[in-house]
Amino acid sequence: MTASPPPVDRGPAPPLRRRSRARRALVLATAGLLAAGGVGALSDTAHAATTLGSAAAAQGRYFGTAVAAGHLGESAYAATLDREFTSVTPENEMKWDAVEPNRNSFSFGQADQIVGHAQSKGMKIRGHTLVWHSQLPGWVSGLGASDLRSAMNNHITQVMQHYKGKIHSWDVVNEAFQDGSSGARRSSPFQDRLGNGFIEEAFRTARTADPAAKLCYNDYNTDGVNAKSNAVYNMVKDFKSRGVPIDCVGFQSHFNSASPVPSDYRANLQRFADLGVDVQITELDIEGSGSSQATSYGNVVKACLGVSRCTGITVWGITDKYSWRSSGTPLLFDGNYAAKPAYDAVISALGGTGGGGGGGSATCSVSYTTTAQWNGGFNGQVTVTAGSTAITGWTATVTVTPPQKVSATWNGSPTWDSSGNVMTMRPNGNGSLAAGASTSFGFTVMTNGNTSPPLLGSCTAS
Ligand code: G2I
Repeated sequence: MTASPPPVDRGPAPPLRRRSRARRALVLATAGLLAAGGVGALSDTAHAATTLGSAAAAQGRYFGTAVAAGHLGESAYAATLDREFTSVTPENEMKWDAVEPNRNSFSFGQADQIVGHAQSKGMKIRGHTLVWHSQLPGWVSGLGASDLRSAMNNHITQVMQHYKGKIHSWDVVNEAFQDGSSGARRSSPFQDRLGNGFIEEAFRTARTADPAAKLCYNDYNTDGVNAKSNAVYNMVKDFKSRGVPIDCVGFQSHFNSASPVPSDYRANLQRFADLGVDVQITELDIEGSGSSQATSYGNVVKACLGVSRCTGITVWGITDKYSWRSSGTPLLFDGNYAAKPAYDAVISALGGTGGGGGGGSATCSVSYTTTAQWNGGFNGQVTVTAGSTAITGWTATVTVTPPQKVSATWNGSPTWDSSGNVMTMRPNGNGSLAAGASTSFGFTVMTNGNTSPPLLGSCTAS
């Protein structure tokens, strides 16, 4: 499939801005704007410590966590959530047994609580999950094929319409493949009664229900190249070739000593991204403690940063004490909400503190802000900031969501991928930056009905 690149002109060119002193303020301001998709100016005066969310935002990513509604009333839980994270996933509250315990009778109370909290803080929300064999109420398993098909489609439609416009990405189908070497689909009421086609049908129904949400397939033990991930890969490839709507693949990334971070983790993420989908790390937790746990966390973050379409990381809980496998202490905060060495390793891998990301070689980071918005379009600005050494060139990618189109750019030289959605921007006379110095480029997006902010890939410096 080919598409002609959007028209490009040199449009209104705001003056180049140099800002070395306000990088952290910029990052924080940008984190909020990205999450809210709003319009605003950058603050030059605010100053705050680096957080998971702000450090990830500097790399064009979100940093999320699973959240349980029942803990939101605990002040340390809510304070840590609000300070550190830019995305949430309801841990159980959007699952089938929670939202449709009886046929066509929906109860959104607990999920709404999480969504309301996240929205009030400008966080993104991942929807988890629409079609899964687990946490499925008994009435679903009892249905015959045609009844099950209509119940599945009704469930997807009702839940997605309830949250329409609020969910960044949905796990449409979760864990549909078997573990081990077979590459087969897992037995479930959906698989057993509807056959392989249930996955495709679920995605098509989901696209109709909320066309702006990114639609993900999500699974575990697919983090490295293996028989199970090969089976998922082949399904995604088939979907892309036949135009079945799929936008992203979630890699749960539940690791422990028996199932460590695979050495081909980054390569596996990349091969999926090369199929034309985003990849997301959706349920990260790593059992262990101290420096070995920290090293593994750092490696996961570096793998994501190494794949421009790895758009965000979600850890599966805030504090060890509420983890689904609490005894393995797999999270970034201990039971008293103290940051563990793993936390520092994540911040460092995200480039959030001195020495973490540089190593003496040329690095840069990017952040995004919407500078103007009107009915039908908006102007975006990407600020490119050199790391701890001077750079002579940079490359940054900006991905818009179809049917959005970029209609103008300034202060950079763009090239486009064949879809016309991914713009790779290089300098136009503004490639040389002193250590810590910034420049920016801008562009106009025609929304064509979709007002989502663009996604940034990581910045590459030379
Ligand atoms: O198992 C870890 C995750 C694997 N991928 C899909 C995720 O959705 C899954 O999350 C876990 C939750 O973290 C647990 O909290 O899913 C479990 C159920 O499969 C959740 O556990 C359930 C308990 O089994 C129930 O007894 C309990 O009532 O949590 C429920 C709510 O606390």
